[in-house]
Amino acid sequence: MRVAFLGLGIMGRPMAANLVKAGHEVTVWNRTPGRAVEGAQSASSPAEAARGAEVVWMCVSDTNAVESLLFGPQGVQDSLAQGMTVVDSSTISPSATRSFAERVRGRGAEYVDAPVTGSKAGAENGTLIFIVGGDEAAIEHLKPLFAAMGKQFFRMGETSKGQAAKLVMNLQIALIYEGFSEALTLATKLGVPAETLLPLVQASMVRSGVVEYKAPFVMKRDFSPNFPLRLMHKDLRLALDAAKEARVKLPGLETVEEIYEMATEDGHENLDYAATLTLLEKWAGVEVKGASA
Ligand code: NA7
Repeated sequence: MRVAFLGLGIMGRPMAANLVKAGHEVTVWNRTPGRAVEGAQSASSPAEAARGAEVVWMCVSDTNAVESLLFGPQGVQDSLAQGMTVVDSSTISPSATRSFAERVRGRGAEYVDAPVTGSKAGAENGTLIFIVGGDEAAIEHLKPLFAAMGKQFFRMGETSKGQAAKLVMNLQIALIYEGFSEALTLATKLGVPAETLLPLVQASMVRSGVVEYKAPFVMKRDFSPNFPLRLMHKDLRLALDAAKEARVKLPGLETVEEIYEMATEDGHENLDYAATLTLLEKWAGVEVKGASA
């Protein structure tokens, strides 16, 4: 398929590379020039990348970034055509998604929200899980592209339900990781080292995919960004906004969002969200150590 891929960050670049690998005809664009994908054409604007494409796939930071790709100067809207599908793999506001979709459909194109879970490793290995909202026929048409970049897709309902489900997934990831970090901090303070505690966690019902993925990084104290703290923070704020709109009170989420706020004040926003642990360590006056740290 002819695909325009917009946004070559931690997630977008390997996703575009996997589309090329699967034999699709890919044109890429990134706001900051100089980022290329081997085997793909490079375009000088979103409109140029999208011209003549069957599918326009976006993966950028936040709601404002998606709005500017679509409707800003030389945006995708200048090239929208009947039969084209616009797909958004960024994690953004569900209500903004509904309004973007309406404007895109007004020009005859389809709109599918398809945020992902699976982090940097999933993007690189082509094992992402897509969390999808939109028209069933439009989603069916995208199957070969989902297969090139991921291992599964789940349709959550109509447009914006993918974004809604993604927010509640990240809410869970952040709260599970917070529980894990608080446990490691208290265990260290009470004299149970992390490497002694971990096999117990993994053997019991406390084990989780989040802990399995994050524990090796924590043990090495490698807080380089797989999923940057600033982006998880954005998702927690989006979840809080959605909860407010829906008149739902979520005290755990409120507290964890404050921790992300403080971690940002401490200058950790570009580290992985796993670095929220360092705040707990600072407050407790301990450092969680692995054998190899
Ligand atoms: P990164 O690695 O921070 O990459 C963000 C990308 O978004 C990068 O290509 C940025 O371009 C682009 N960006 C940011 N703001 C804009 C605006 N205003 N206009 C156009 N492009 C923009 O994020 P990830 O790849 O980890 O994550 C992407 C999404 O997936 C995000 O929603 C996550 O929550 C999930 P730059 O190179 O800075 O010019």
